[in-house]
Amino acid sequence: FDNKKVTVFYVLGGPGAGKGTQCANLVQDFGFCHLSAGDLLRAEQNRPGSQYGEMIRTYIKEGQVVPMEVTIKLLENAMKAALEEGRSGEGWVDGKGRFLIDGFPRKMDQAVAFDEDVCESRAVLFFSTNEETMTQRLLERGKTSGREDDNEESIRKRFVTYRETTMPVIEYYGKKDKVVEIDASLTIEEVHEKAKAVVAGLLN
Ligand code: UP5
Ligand code: MG
Repeated sequence: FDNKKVTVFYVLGGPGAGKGTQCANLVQDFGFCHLSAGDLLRAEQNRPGSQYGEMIRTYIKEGQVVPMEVTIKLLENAMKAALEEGRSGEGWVDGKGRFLIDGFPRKMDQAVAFDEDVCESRAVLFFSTNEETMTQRLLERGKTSGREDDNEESIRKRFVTYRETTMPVIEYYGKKDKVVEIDASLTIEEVHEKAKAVVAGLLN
């Protein structure tokens, strides 16, 4: 697709920071198409006949980053589909496709490849809070989520990957002045108000 016709925001932050929750709010406010890399991987994992199902399951449980070829392909396909379907609806505003890419890129190789081969982001929304808060949220969600990585052992591994592998990506975009940090410790509605103001400013 023509990457001049899209506006992309990357949405990053630790496991359980509230990326998915706030993306859903921003969809309501601004008509974005929300693509969560983790959700796309989980859907691929469960797709009958997928050659990657078992591999994805193992990576997610271990909190490791799935090889980028798989994730980038899933994202690219989802963007293409949204642009084809969404001309009059979600994700298509003023002649441009608006995307929130949630939980991606979380490793430097993905960041460089996506920026070069698919498109560059307008900015990175960085939802930040401490690990204690994130752990509590994930354990609470784990009671009902059915997610195979919402348990203490997987959560610990997800934090290690986040610190060692994803933080450098956020720093990389920070040096390019693309990162807007939003305090995700507050209530969902308070975080939403901040995020909404940030995005409104960036879309102008
Ligand atoms: N909640 C949210 N905000 C709250 C607030 N302000 N106050 C109180 N509670 C709040 O929220 C988590 C929980 O907290 C919910 O119950 C919510 O109600 C509550 P959510 O919005 O779901 O947080 P989010 O940041 O989206 O957490 P998630 O668990 O989705 O983050 P991860 O980054 O860990 O998960 P993701 O799905 O992105 O990735 C999972 C795995 O997929 C990765 O570990 C990795 O193995 C793999 N992956 C890749 O390999 N490559 C990729 O590119 C992406 C993923
Ligand atoms: Mg999420």
